[in-house]
Amino acid sequence: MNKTYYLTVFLLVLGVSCSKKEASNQQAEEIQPKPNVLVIYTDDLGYGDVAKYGGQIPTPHIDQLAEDGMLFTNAYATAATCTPSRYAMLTGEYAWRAKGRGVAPGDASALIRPGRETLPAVMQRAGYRTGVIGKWHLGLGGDEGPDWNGELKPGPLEIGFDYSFIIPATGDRVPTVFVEDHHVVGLDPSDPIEVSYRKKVGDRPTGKEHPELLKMMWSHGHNHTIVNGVSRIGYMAGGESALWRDEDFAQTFVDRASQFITQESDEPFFLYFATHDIHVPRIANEKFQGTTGFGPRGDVIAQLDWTVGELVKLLKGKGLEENTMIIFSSDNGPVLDDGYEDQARELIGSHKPWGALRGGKYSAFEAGTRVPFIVKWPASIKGGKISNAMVSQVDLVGSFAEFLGQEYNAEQAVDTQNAWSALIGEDSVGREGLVQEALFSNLTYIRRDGHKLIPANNGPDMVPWGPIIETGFSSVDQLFNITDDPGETKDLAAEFPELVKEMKSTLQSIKEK
Ligand code: NG6
Ligand code: CA
Repeated sequence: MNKTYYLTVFLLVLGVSCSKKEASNQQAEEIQPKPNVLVIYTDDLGYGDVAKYGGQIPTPHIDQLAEDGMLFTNAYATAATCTPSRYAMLTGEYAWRAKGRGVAPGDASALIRPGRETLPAVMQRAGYRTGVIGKWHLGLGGDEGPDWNGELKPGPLEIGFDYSFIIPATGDRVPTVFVEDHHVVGLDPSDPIEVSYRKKVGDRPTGKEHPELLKMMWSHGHNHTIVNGVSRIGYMAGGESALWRDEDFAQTFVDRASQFITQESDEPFFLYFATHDIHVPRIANEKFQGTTGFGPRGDVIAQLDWTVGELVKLLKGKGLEENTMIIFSSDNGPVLDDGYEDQARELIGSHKPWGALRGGKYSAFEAGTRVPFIVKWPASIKGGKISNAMVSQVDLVGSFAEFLGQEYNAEQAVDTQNAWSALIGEDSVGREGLVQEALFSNLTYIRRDGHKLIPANNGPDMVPWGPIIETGFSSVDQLFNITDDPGETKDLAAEFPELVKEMKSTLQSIKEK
């Protein structure tokens, strides 16, 4: 595949040198080598958490991406939680089309099975070497679940990644070990891992029984097995030599990315780099602890910013910056107390993680899914631009397939669209509309003209277990104009019943697709 590509490039170069001048510009464009693609996918980073988006915690390296690239104001994750957003971005299909794709427990089996169309598979077919580094949270193993002591498959390698180095679920869930390709890293076979999400296993203390052993107290949930002074969701025994230290996440992922990016290869790379930051437990490396005045949540934002800086430095050092497309975004909106007493709420000051939006993680209101989104690609995008185009992460599959001239399985990736021209700033409008998933799989529909429908449902007003976030749910239909009223303060449903009806029927037809 790659040989053919270079042969084509060679013939085109030959063609350019022999042809008339007018033709040469067009052909010069065609022979530009394929860009490397680096998707930096952050966790729970809110629309207002980046300084360029109005945040008060300094994020100079993320801001620089926007200075050198394009900042989107209307970009969306597909869901207000992690697993469904990741599922949709990687498959081009909204997660709610089937049951069982909500927030995955740490012992879930693989949600994306071999044979499924995926973003990395498209990139692989286009001649890229592909890797995933960081948080996975999409399950591992077949129907019987993950075999932590054996071969962990199917997983990323079976759906289009050539390399994988992952946190299997999240930092707050057991097992607290890294998985590289098919195996737990550093596991001693004489000390096998046992995991249960139902009952206590092994004799490690739990956060519920022994809060005095904790370096960060839990606030809701998260009171099972203690590892590295932090109690997690779920119980775990064994695997002592493989346990991670939360403080080392960022450096470990940057090191792995460095190895992956600098690997000798003729192929361009596609790296899905999914940070653990800024999800709970927020345990920054010692060098960031106490550096921001905003407590652990601020410190992991500083650490995230450092990570971005390191990745850019790496690309620069290898001469790859010019032709690498970096897409920076988040899987869902912000939350302060997500289960640990880390003073996120107490120290927030005037910083607004949700910006001017309402709601947060889990919510049907805008802050649930409208996220920071920055695209930098010096070879093709002029720096410092702002785009108001409506874009969705579900469109990466269709966009890259189109750009790279690849067919994709549109029967599987039913929701993806080609948004390439919006991504590179040539289309300032974007999607016609998008469906968003909030808590308990409640859906909203947002139209390009700014109208947003939250259909009536029976859900609670507030996220029930403690984060103090409005769900956006109501027993009556709600209609907002998020262009004029981004804070969703004025429900227009009673004023525009026809519009509500029309949007409900559009949502219904998308559901039935
Ligand atoms: C919730 C967890 C929360 C977080 C979330 C998933 C409790 C009480 N809360 O169930 O801490 O882990 O799941 O977050 O357990 S996500 O960003 O990965 O979707
Ligand atoms: Ca998340």
